Amino acid sequence: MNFFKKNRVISALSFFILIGLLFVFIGCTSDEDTNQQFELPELGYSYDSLEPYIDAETIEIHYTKHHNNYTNNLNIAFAKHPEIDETLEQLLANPSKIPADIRTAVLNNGGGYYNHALYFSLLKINNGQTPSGDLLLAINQDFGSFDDFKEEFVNAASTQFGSGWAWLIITKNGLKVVSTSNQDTPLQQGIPILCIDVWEHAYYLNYQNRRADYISEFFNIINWDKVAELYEAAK
Ligand code: MN3
Repeated sequence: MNFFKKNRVISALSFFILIGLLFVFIGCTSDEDTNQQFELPELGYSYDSLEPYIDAETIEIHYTKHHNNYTNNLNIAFAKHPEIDETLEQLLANPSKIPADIRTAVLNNGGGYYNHALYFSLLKINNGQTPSGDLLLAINQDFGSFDDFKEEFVNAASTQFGSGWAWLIITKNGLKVVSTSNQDTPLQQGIPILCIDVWEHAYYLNYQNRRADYISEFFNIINWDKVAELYEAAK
């Protein structure tokens, strides 16, 4: 091998070693990049589009301040544990899998993020629409009738002491109405397909202390097509 050929082989070898090192480097940094980032989901409608049932200012503050804060705080918690590869839903359904030092933060802010994402995605003026199709059949079977379901849901929402949520969830034994406190999700009990936020920030500007009125008007802004979609996807 003459001098120039040898040099060329060395250059080629160095080149491949460099490429190899580059891949190792990318591999290491991309591990850090698996850090999950949550984004405030698009609202999909204007702040005033639920009036007169929920006023524009309430929706704007609820979405851009409350939901946004939960999102930011969830990202701060997750940034401490880039090794997490479970989804948020999996962690909320199984809190023992959440690293202990961020467990409370994830339950509060991850719950807040998850609950509000569902809540805002289900709101649309429905002009008196009620469930139909398979969802209605399931409601009739598990509650007796739509009115019986409604009574149970309204009751769960009204009797939730302090801040929290009422839910319609799918369990192994069919549809069920439950309530949770603060930002707890019902994911340990089943898959939620409908929820109402009964924290005062969800209704106070419009309804002040009249939670019962907010709950009853809420039935004008449930997007039952969306609930039916979630039901079909999860049943
Ligand atoms: Mn809220």
